[in-house]
Formats: sequence, C-alpha cells, structure tokens
Amino acid sequence: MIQINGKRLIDDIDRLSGIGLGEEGKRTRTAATDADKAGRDAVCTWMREAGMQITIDRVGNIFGVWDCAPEDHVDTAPLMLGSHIDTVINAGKYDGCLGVLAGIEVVRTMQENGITPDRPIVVAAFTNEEGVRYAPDMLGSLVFAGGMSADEALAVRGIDNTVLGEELARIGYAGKPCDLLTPCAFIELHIEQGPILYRENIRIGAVEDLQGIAWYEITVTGHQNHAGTTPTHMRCDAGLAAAKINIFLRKHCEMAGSRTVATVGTCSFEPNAVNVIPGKAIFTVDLRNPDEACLQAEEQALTDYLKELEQTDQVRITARRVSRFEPVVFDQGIVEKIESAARSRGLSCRRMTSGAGQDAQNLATICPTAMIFVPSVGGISHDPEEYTRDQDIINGANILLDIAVDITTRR
Ligand code: HGY
Ligand code: MN
Ligand code: MN
Repeated sequence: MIQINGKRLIDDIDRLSGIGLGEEGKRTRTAATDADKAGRDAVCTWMREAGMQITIDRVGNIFGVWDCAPEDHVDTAPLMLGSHIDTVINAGKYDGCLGVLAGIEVVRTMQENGITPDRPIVVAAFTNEEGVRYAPDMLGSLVFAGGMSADEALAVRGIDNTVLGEELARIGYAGKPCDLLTPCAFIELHIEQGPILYRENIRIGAVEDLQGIAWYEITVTGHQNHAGTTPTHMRCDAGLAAAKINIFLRKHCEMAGSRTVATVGTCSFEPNAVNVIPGKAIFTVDLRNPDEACLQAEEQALTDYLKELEQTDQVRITARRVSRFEPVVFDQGIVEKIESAARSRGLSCRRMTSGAGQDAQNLATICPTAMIFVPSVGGISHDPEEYTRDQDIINGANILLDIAVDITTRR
C-alpha cells in the first residue's frame, strides 16, 4: 500500500501553525486578516510547488487544481478534498489545516507514485469557516454550494465593523466567479475536536452525519443605574438577565436525554463599568442538536423564555439569528469506503456524528460527501492545547489517500 510522506505533512502543519502568532504567541488567523493572508499565501505557494493551478473565487475560496490531462477532463467532475485554514481566537494548530495540507500531500503522493487520476483533483481552502469575524460560519463553502450569493457574503459586516468584500480585496483574495464543475465527491479529513475517539482509543472516525447549528445575537436592554444607591427591587439589570439566559440554556442541556449543547461564547455590557448596573448586555448563543426537530424545539423554548424574562425582569430583549444549519447526513457509500480503507490498514474505526460545524456540511448539499476524523488528545480543540498525535495524522492522511485513489482510478 502506498503511504503519504508523513514527515513532509507534519512539517507543513508545523510551518502553517507558526503563521499568525500574535505578540503573546497566540495563534489567531480570523478570516481576511493579515494573518489569514499570510496563511493563504503560504498554502498557495505549497499548492503551486505541488504542480497545482490556483483559482480564487469571489469570496476568496482557494482551489488548488491538479489536472494531469486537462484536455481529456474538460467536462469531468473533479474530486474535491480540503477544509479551511482560518482559525478561531487563540486557536490550535490542526483544526481545518489538517484537511487542506493532507489534501496537498495526497496529490504529491499520487504524483510520486505515478498514479494518474481519471479526473482533476481539487484541494479547497474555504473562506471564513469559523465565522468568528463574519457570520455565518462556513461562509465560503456555503457560497460555493449555492446556499448564499457571493454578493450577499461580500457585503457581510464583521464584529469589527469591517466588510468582508473590502477585507478580501485588501488582502488580495477577492477572486473571480468560480468556474469549477460541481465535484463528483468531497472528502474532508479533520480532527474530531471532541473526546470520543481518544476515550475509546479508536484511530479513525467514519463521520456519517453532522449536527444542526443555530447562532443568535441577543441584546438585553435594562436600565443603567448606580450600583450603590439603587435598591435591588428597583433594578432592571441587563447583566443579570443575560446570566439567567445562560443558566436557562444550561439547564435545558442537562435535562434527561437531551443531546443539545449551548454556549454563550461572547458577552459585552454597556457601559461596562464596575459601579454601574449594566443598561445593556449583548451576547451570542450557539445552540446545537443532531436532530432538526429537537433543535427547532430548543429555539422555540429560548424564544418563549426571553418573552417571560421581559416580564419578570422588566427588560427588553431582541434576538437576531445570525447563522442556521440543519443537521446533515453524509454519503453512506463514502462512509463505507472509509471503514474499508481503515480495515485494510489495520486501523480501528467507528462511525460517528460531527459535533462541530464543517465545510463538508455545505458540500453535502451538492455532491456525495463524508469526513474522516482522527483523535484529538483529551478531546480538546479551539484551544492552543489542541493536539493530535503524528501517527494519527499520518493514518488519517493515508485513509484520505486511499479514498482519493479509489474514486479517481476506478475503472
Ligand atoms: O463552530 C464550529 O463548530 C466549527 O469549528 N466551525
Ligand atoms: Mn474546522
Ligand atoms: Mn473550528
């Protein structure tokens, strides 16, 4: 069995992980920042060195195309590999990057082994998968899959009041309309980012589905007042109401049998002073559940609770939904190929659900798609402690290689 060049891939991951480190050494390459540009430039260089042609679409998605017989493949749907290289704030080094760099490594390995695919192979690095700076998340793959127009995406205003289209132009990644054919399949290698594979000591995850996500921005307006002189019963405390909402969400997730997870990841008070009762609290809610009906029920329960809180706490509450993705089921045939490739390589494998949002969930709406997971040590991710063992990286990339060879050389 052919193998990827593990040292080369690990070196690529290490090189990319060193890009976008802030003063205190924190890795942050949020979409369309200078740090993201530096990461993009590096990946484009490595793609070119691997003999790939680079295409950038209007929302900055990067496509490295390897086509060994372009004249024969004019109407042939490509196989697409890839993921994202933008990060959250103070991020780990594998999330997304593994899928893009392993895709490039698969192309190099096929070239070195004289394998001639029957179609182009495209490695994608999608824009703004994390959605930290611009919502919605998975924006680049959403536009590629036709779920959002490029014009609408380019007009999105970020949390820092910048406009995505202007920032992409500023960093030199405002490309042209994409002329790629819809892929015949999309395979994404990704770290699990959760505890299951590591806890069960299983080497490969064959990801068969992915949970739904709803993001809200909630604004609570109370009454700014003096922290010392205002009696408790006279307070309309926006900060307290925000805390009650967070506790409400946690209690819902702790209900027996609930598979919902909820996170208040950002929160700001106005005027944000130690001796002033907050007049305003602005925060985000990230709600997820693998079942669409349950996710809708959770959204309804939250809406009802906000109405109730307006009465009890004498505050006004607005909730704006900024991102919504339904759960997705991946292609059974590709999932079985992942399981069979793992068996052939003597690697333990189990089916699983992706708890994280992924570009694959958008690609699954236009072509057969599945994901390969490798273990995250301790289940830690979106954190500089994120770690996946070298051998697990190599195992995952070899499975990606096997699927790519299988799909592009079947007669
Ligand atoms: O938020 C997520 O689940 C992914 O990391 N974008
Ligand atoms: Mn990711
Ligand atoms: Mn992520």
